[in-house]
Amino acid sequence: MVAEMTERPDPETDGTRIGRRVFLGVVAGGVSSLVWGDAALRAFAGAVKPISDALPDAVRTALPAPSTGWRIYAVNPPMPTFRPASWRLRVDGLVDRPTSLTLAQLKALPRTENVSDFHCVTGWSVPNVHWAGVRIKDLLAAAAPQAGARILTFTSAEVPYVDTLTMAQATLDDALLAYEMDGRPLTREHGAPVRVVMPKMYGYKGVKWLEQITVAARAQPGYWEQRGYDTNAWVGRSNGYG
Ligand SMILES: Nc1nc2c(c(=O)[nH]1)N[C@H]1C(S)=C(S)[C@@H](COP(=O)(O)O)O[C@H]1N2
Ligand SMILES: [Mo]
Repeated sequence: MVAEMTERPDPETDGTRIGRRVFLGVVAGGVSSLVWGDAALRAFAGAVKPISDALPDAVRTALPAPSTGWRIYAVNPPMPTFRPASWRLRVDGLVDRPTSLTLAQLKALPRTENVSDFHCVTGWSVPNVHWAGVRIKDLLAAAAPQAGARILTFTSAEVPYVDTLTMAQATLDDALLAYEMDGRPLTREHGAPVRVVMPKMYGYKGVKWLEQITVAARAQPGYWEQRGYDTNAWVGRSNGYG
């Protein structure tokens, strides 16, 4: 048995953007249960129009945008909030030079871009996503992995979300730490300030709200691996699909 990935609303975002009472008022007409589903999103797009046309701008912009195709996942809401002054990306474990980088320091590493289709193992996809960020291998080279280094564990600020890559996977040219999506800084719901992007693997390998990379000899199973999903999540070649 495999636990099911479901989308969850973010109570904190909902509350702070438009005020919880307003939000609850807006969705009271039965819309709220539709917001996070798929067929539901299409129904939502049609059903909500007459309502949203009558809403003030602040409320309208806080409604989900069904056209993007993304579903926002967080296993343990509320989503982490990025605080530039205190945020660091730590690289530790079997490395000669453990590091702790500010976002500015991370951005000072060579920039790389990548356009790829995004696939969640549950069956939804987003075509042509433009990512910009740093190659994991460039960051790793700066930290100088030791001889026994085999596995990288990526830890999210959203406890307990973690996932792993082998050294060979993480050093592929398209394995990124992305700080921009579609030409803009990564938004909070997509994992600000930095998320892992593995274009040839299912989305669950892409840890959002990344804050630590630990190099080790052996793998601890990731969040979804503990729930039955494959460690090697190559699109089309791993379980949970179809
Ligand atoms: N921290 C964290 N990262 C995560 C997840 C999550 O719940 N928490 N979900 C994963 C899954 S299963 C997918 S498909 C993608 C979804 O990305 P999105 O929320 O930006 O659409 O994020 C991945 N990274
Ligand atoms: Mo997913």
